[in-house]
Amino acid sequence: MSDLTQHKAGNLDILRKIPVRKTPFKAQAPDKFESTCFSKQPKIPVWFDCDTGVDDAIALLLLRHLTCFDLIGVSTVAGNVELEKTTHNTLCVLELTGDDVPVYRGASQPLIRDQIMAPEVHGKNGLGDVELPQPSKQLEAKNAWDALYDAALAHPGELVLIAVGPMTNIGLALAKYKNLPQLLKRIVIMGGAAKGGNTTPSAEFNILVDPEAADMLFNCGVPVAMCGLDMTLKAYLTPEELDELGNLGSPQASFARDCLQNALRYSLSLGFGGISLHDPAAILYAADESIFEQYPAWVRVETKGAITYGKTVTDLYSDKKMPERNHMVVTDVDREAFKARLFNLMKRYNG
Ligand SMILES: [Ca+2]
Repeated sequence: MSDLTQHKAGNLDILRKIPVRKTPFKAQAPDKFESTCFSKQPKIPVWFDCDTGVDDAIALLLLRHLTCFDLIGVSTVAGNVELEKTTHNTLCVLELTGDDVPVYRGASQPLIRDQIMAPEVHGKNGLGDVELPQPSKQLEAKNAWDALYDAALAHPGELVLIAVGPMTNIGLALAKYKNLPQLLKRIVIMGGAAKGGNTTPSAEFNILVDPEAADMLFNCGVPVAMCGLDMTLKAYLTPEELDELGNLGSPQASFARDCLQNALRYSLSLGFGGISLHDPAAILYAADESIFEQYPAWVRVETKGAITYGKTVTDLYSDKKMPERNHMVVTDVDREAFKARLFNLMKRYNG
């Protein structure tokens, strides 16, 4: 007899073993994209924290058309490139989307460790060395962690925090405002991996940039959905599909194709079949989970390991299950459905 017990929301069954899939993950038909992402009432108040970054830029392009969200604020952090650049890029991309949302500058350094960046993926300027026009949009005076807390106070128990960069701003907010966890509804991150890593064999970039901040997030009591490499590496476009996206006809679509070219070359050089859209995958997950596979789990971050520093440690594949399993590890996505959603949202720039 198998000891596999399927987790069901609302009961205490604990998943003992994750089933092995032989064929690509397929979402259950029919696709509810139109009803979940465009007509949700009331809208979900959302805070977006990013280190723009080419895939952050695509995430911002998608956010503009996900009307299920009420985007309260956007905060920036050092990560893919320096804070000055991630902040400038965020303003530039929001000018391109036409989204009039306040932008707040965040942390320029990780909490404890030395800074690391990824210009080999994102280009020197962070946007694949594509130059956007100077934005007329201005930065807000308040800093990111204070602004995030104020937004949480204004939407107690409702605010969804989506973080697709290193989690330094959130670590600072948690340290300064002890009641912040009680005010947040949930956190969705792009970061981590139940298996493997991309910056070291055991760590994913966003977590490795600031492991101490990331561990504060997983340990603060708010349920976290971890959109890590397990899923995001499956949310990719082939070079042909990226060209197709760029040919949709809008300046936004052309920008999406152009800014991803450097990251695409890098990804192909590593032997991948295309370019993974890590941050856009987290955004689409936050909007509607129906095309994703996920399991409840316990997750913490290794902050002491000599060769495992920044590893997201989870009991997902372990025989030993921890008593508190209030996070979600997103393990897979229906790539065809993901692509359809991406194209659907990007076509909305055609007017
Ligand atoms: Ca990012």
